[in-house]
Amino acid sequence: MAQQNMTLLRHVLTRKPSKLPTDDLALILERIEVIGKRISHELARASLRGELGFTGETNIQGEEEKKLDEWTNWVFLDTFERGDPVCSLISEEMEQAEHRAGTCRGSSYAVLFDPLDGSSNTDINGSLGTIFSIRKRAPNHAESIEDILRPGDEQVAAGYILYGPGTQLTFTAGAGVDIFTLDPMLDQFVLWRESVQMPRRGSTYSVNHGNITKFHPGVRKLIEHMTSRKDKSSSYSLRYTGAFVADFHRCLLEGGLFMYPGEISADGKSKGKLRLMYELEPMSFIAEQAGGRASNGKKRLLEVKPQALHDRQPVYIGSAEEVELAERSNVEG
Ligand code: P6P
Repeated sequence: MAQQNMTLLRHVLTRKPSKLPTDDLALILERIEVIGKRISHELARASLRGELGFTGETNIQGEEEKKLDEWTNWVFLDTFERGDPVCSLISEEMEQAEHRAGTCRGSSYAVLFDPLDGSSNTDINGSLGTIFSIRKRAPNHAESIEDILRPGDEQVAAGYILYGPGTQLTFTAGAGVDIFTLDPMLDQFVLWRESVQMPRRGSTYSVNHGNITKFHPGVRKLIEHMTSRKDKSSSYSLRYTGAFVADFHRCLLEGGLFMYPGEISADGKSKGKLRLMYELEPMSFIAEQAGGRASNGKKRLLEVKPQALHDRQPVYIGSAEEVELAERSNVEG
């Protein structure tokens, strides 16, 4: 049951210790909270303000950019203007890291983010999300990003905001997973669920079936098994929203599996779509903190070392039993 008087900041300041100093975590989450409120309020009226549709540009991912992709990225840059102890911002929408020496002090942090996840849903009033990962920067890092190109196990905090019928913020700082709901009456994120545990197995799976001819045979074998309806353990239902945050949130609360398998191209190479550092690593941190698992089909995603900021990986994330079943099915060959 929600604890109306337990706001996000009060919870952070009074909760169990985490992977970073409480004051640093509170200062960073205070900014994330402002970002979540600004985006939530804008999404609710974007259609009336002509904010839907495309900018006419192509973003660095080679995708047609939506107006809200550009605007939500600006919200991060604007809100973190005086964002110390955060000195570096890394976004799905920006080729390079944005480094702000002015906010860089002894202990500083990088925020890596997908400002608007699921943006194919912007014009049809579908679920959308914001995903963020927080990493500690090495002293005297200057403009380099080498200290950031490290496995996801080195994140100090991560979370996401789901803009659905309600707006919910889910985060971990290494001491469990907590979920907060934005109370429109208070305009505050208030604690809804604390120390969330993901069910060990679920009854749904999420995948874009339209790509099935591009998947490794192991993925097709896995889907055939999960839908063979021989018994309860092979009678899953398909749920796919087009927004990773929404499909993952279902797994967190009810169990199940989200997968975006590698797609085999003409040259025989298999490539994932979702981005490792600001989509998969934060969600993997949350999944594991809640007792779930996250794999690229062969190994823990949190052990994969990124080669570049915008690296992609296949993903199998959710309940432990389903992720283990996927790995046993040789889903990535
Ligand atoms: P497709 C959104 O662009 C996203 O990154 C995830 O939120 C979502 O799960 C996936 O891509 C959807 O991709 O190819 O099924 O449209």
